[in-house]
Amino acid sequence: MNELIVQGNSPTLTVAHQELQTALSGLLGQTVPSSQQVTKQNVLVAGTPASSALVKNLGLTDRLKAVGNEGYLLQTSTKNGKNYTVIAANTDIGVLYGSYHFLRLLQTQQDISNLSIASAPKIKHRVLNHWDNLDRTVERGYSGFSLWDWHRLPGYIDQRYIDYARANASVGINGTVLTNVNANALVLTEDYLKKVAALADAFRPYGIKVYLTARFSAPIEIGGLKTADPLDPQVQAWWKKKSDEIYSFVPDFGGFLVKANSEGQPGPQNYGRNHADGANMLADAVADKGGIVMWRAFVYSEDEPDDRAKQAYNEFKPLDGTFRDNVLVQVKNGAIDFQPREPFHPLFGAMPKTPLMMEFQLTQEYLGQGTTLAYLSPMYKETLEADTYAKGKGSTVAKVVDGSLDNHKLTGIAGVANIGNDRNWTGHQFAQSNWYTFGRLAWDHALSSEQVADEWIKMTFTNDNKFVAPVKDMMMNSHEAIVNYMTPLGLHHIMGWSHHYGPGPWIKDKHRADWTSVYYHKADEKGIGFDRTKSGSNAVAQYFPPVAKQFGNVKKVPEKYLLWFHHVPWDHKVNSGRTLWNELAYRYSGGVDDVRQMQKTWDNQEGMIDQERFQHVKQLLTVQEQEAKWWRDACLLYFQTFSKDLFLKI
Ligand code: BDP
Repeated sequence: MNELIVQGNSPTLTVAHQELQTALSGLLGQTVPSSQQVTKQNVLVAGTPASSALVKNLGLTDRLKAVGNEGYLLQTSTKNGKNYTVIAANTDIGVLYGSYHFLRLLQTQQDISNLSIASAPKIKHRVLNHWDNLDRTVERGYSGFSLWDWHRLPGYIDQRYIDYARANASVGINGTVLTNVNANALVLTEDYLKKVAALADAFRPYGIKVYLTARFSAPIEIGGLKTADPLDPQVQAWWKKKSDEIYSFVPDFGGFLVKANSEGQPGPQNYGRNHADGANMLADAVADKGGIVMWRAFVYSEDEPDDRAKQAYNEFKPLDGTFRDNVLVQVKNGAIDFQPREPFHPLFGAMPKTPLMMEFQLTQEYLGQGTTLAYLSPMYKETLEADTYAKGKGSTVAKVVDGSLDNHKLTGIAGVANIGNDRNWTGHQFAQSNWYTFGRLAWDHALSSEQVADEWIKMTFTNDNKFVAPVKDMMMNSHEAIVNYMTPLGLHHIMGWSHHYGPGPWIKDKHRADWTSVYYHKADEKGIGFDRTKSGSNAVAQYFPPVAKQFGNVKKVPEKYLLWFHHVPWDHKVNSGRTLWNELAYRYSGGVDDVRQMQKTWDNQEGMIDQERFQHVKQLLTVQEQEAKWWRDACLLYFQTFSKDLFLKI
């Protein structure tokens, strides 16, 4: 490769050009000169048919049709005796995405001599959700403070905003919600909107749209109205005017993300209206500008439910078909709350007339927070590949989310960000892999966790297989290890109260039962687990019959969900032939052993990478091993008070 040609000079193409230049000289160790016309033998060309005569004349028109607005082609070809490597797309952002893909191939040492790749995203809106407050604290953030320096904005554009945008674009993330779902109306005032606009300007060349969380009571708090009733014409007019104002600052504003009537947040139910009334009012306010509303299904009512797991389904399913066309209902992967492992949320597949958006959590609120090495791709994939049976076998959650099951064009996926102002962005070095994997799976959920880990390790550390292979194994097992030492066999929500760090299975007697651990594990002298079958809360009935049958049958339920759906006697025999109690002990101990194995794997890597990152991970693994022991000992000692079995007959 001895010449780089990027014709066209839009902001996005300029970025693509710069990225290619910087990376090529870094990766190849020599500058590849840029030119506007072909003068050398081996040419790298990037552009669209509109921006580049070269691209236009390479005969790619038909193949380009298939990759849509954001997709691209990477193609090797020869013409007039010259060798071309072509990055072609229909749009400038497609060219940028293609450039990053090409660089990924180079950086992971793939063969690029004979390229014929076509790639397009499976999901339209691939969005990070920052739970960032205006005072720069981050709800459930474990990597420092918020990146958004509201005080210095709009005048000062920190280089980190640009690097953040580059990182996102490199994995295809195309949206960011800047503010916490527990929203503050202040961000909708003019002074803040100027700051928001500055961020949007910085992100725009990278194809990233900005969204804001809308506090439902904003018309009262900053608008001087007496009500926020979504059916009140004054309220509707206020939101329309506010939206128009936002668009005057940010012409390509993405829209709103809303948490309403949940955990104390205001919402339409305060006025006797339902979620659709609230969502539709906001949707109408942004519709003429192409905006969308992402309305969350994570709801907690004022009253204590018989089973917290049933609430979202009960409230939202009846509303199917009543939302405007530009509304997505954003559903967490599971029905409780980002547990180390949850069965898929029963809403997936249950609202065919409404586009459902997936919400994953990248920040490790319930997964050891800042000190735990957890590669979460296997967990995300487990949910995406789960079969809802909504339209018979093969109706996976992924097909609900990518719109293919129910024919939705409007599709989305959200990741609750794990990014802060820590030097390495995510606190734990390995937490970067979850940001990375979120983007990669949002683009193509069919990618395997192994492949994504492979890419990430090679680009983050080294291509040396002596490092890549064992570290990949370590990552691939990391999530299961955590499930084992925290919440094996379907246990859930037994963490420390409110902060969710460390074990707390003994938590009880708080102001609401469904915020305590005993509510979820229900351990007693007879056994342990939440009966969600017919004899209990019957939450299984929210799934389609084949799934309900399987989950509802103690003999058929996948063992990983056993105690999620069943209250099981201590001496119940599980698949291994052990009693439930012994299996619990086996899992808790196995989880600790797995962390020790991770430590060994990592220790063997000394000298393979820089000392700084090696030591960082080593120290954190030491902490993780202590935490794993803490979990094991605390949970076994506590549950033993019910099982009464002091001696393990393993
Ligand atoms: C829970 C968090 C809480 C969030 C809430 C949400 O504990 O801080 O506000 O989810 O998703 O996981 O709204």
